[in-house]
Amino acid sequence: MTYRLADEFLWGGAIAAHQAEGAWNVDGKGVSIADILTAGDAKTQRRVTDGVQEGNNYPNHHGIDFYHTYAEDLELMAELGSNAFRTSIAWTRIFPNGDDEQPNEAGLEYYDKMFDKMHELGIEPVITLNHFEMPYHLVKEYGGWTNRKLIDLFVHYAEVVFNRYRDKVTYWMTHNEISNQAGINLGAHAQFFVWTNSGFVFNGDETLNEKIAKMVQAAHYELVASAKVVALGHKINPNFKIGGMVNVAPFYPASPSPKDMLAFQKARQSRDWFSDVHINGEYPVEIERLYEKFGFRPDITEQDRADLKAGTIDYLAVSYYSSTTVKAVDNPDNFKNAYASYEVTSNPYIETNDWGWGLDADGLRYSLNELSEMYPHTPIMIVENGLGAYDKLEDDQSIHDPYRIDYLKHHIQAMEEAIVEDGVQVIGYLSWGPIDIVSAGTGEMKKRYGYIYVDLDDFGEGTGRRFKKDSFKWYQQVIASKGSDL
Ligand code: P53
Repeated sequence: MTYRLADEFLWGGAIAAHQAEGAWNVDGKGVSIADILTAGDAKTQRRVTDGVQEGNNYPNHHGIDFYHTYAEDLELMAELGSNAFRTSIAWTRIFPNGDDEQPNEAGLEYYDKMFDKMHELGIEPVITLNHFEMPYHLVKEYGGWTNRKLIDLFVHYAEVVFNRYRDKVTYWMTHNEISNQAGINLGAHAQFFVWTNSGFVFNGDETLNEKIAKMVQAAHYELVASAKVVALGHKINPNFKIGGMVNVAPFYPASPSPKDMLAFQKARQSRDWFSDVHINGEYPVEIERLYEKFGFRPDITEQDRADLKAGTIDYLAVSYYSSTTVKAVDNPDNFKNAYASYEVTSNPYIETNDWGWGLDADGLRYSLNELSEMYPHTPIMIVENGLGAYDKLEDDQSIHDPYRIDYLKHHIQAMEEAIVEDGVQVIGYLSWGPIDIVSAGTGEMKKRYGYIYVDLDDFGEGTGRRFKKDSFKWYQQVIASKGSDL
């Protein structure tokens, strides 16, 4: 069955400043938390270093040099037929330290030019305020988002960019994938997620409950900051559409055993409260109970609750890559603590890519339906989806990536089924990394998502030239046919 989507549907791609721009210390930019993440790979975690230290490879320092190449790269996006493009503003280009009194004019001018270029090409900017790239100074001096003062600093940053780009940007979102840190019980990844979301490092001797408490309090400040920014944005320009952004990886129970069902439900509860707060302006009942029971979130005021209510989002932005299958832990202790109730396990029905990410297109339809059941009045924008894969640049400069076409085809089909068959309100599809960029999770260049190949290796060596992959032509045809020719 083929489907043709509405004319106003947003089609395009999405990147983040820190993974693409490079120019990490150019034109007044400050050091961000992404600038001190070393390179890793499928098996090696990226490390956080205390400032930029000699002898390390910091892949975000070079990115793909989008800082200088954005005009030509955006022209390629226009050639794809895109009518929308998502990127982030690097907070450190505007406030190099995060607590500066005055913004950095050179940084503001840079995004003026970038947004002008998008409009010249008929591309709608979709802009993230905080995509894993807060100023490192805020970590050193304030302890990152564990400090309530971050709320005002973030609101001030948002106020400056909202006023500046009032007539250039309509679609905004606050924090990228704010819900990632809910994976606090998931071993090695937990540190990466709290670093990128909240900007703090564990001491190494905390108990799980101590870690949860720290994460949950920081996340509360992020949610209050987000809500205040939404309310402020609507004052600055009532036409602004301001979203929150979460990663969606549907939980599946490993079996129909009642214990696995309870574990699956607890897993959902441990994560879904981020979007609940964004959309409903309040914490769900079972999460209030959990945090109260353990004292996980000591600092929540009546004013915070009023702010959360007054700043609910206009649309929910989501990333989708794969699903997560869970089972009950051996001794779930009456499922007292949602975070400690489940374990992730493999799913025999799902294949994985070279980085172990499950390939599950049906999971996208499932997720969209689930979101629509939970939040029937909130439109959804898919702002990330794609396949990270090794690509080969052939001697004749072609790149054959049928695996990527296959992944995207099935996911777009699943989205269209959710829209047309199930009535889910989806307003756009922006695939991740339409041009190859540095991977967030591993820092690799060779984990590629693009329709456009960038000739750079993991050390930033190479010509930097751009080449169209086979998937370029394919996505062009998808957009031109409004999703009917997959
Ligand atoms: P990379 C983990 C799980 C789901 C999404 O990821 C994630 C992560 C963090 O790695 O991040 C999002 O580059 C994120 C992007 C990121 C993209 O997914 O590790 O918003 O910045 O690049 C893909 O393959």
